[in-house]
Amino acid sequence: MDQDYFDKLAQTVIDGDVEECARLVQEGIERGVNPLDTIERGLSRGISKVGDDFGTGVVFLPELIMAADVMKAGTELLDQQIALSGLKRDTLGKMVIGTVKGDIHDIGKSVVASVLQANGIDVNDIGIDVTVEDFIGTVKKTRADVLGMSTLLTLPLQVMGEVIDTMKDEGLREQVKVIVGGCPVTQEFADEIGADAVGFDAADGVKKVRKLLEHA
Ligand code: B12
Repeated sequence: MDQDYFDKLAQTVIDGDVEECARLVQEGIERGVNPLDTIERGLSRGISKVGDDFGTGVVFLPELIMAADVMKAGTELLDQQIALSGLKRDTLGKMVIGTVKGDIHDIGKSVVASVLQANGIDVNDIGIDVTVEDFIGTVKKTRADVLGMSTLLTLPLQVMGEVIDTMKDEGLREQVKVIVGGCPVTQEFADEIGADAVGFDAADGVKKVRKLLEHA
């Protein structure tokens, strides 16, 4: 597919045009476009533009919500494709993933969860606005090898540190690797709170989680 296709996809998110987005995503599926390219080169560029315009006050919350709905509809259509690509893989390890308390952004976290699942990780996605207690409880209950935490907001970043501290207090930290991600999360921040890795996108997340599991 040429750049024009990905540009048109990005534009559907900017325009809040869910029908055209679904039509183009379907066309890409039929033509065998890699679902991750559809997300990263098309849909994500559109939502980033709307996010930047929201940040500078050019667009307002209703437009941001409309764009997010289109992005979500597009990624959900691709979820099935991503899952199909991983059907015959063996399970490499168990992971719990969620967006931390105070944050309801779920698109990026869900994309990462689907791509990890398709790459042989048994992923338990526990959603958004997840408390420290829920992260710890689910990690214990499922005997997860890896915990993934996401946030796109600055304030809830501290929750990631609280989860890691609680894991230490409960004697869990040695058994469970931790990977963090989301746009405000840097390598420096990950080091500061004592996470094992930071993932900058879904493909990077897969690479890093696989590496963590090798050392688990
Ligand atoms: C869509 C969106 C929304 C949607 C969310 C819909 C949904 N169902 O998720 C809606 C409209 C609801 C929304 C609400 C708000 N939003 Co908003 N939103 C965005 C926007 C435009 C895009 C986010 C997105 O989906 N990106 C696409 C995905 C694919 O990318 P991603 O999330 O970054 O994820 C990738 C990587 O980061 C990484 N990753 C992410 N998590 C993890 C985890 C792991 C383990 C790994 C390995 C990797 C990984 O991999 C992903 C795939 O590549 C961003 C701007 C931006 N450029 O990010 C603002 C943005 C994040 N929002 C912002 C704000 C301020 C808000 C609100 C507070 C607005 C308000 N006044 O109410 C509320 C939040 C309320 C709350 N308590 O959570 C600010 C945050 C500023 C800050 N630093 O705190 C941003 C940056 C916009 C801006 N420029 O001001 N938002």
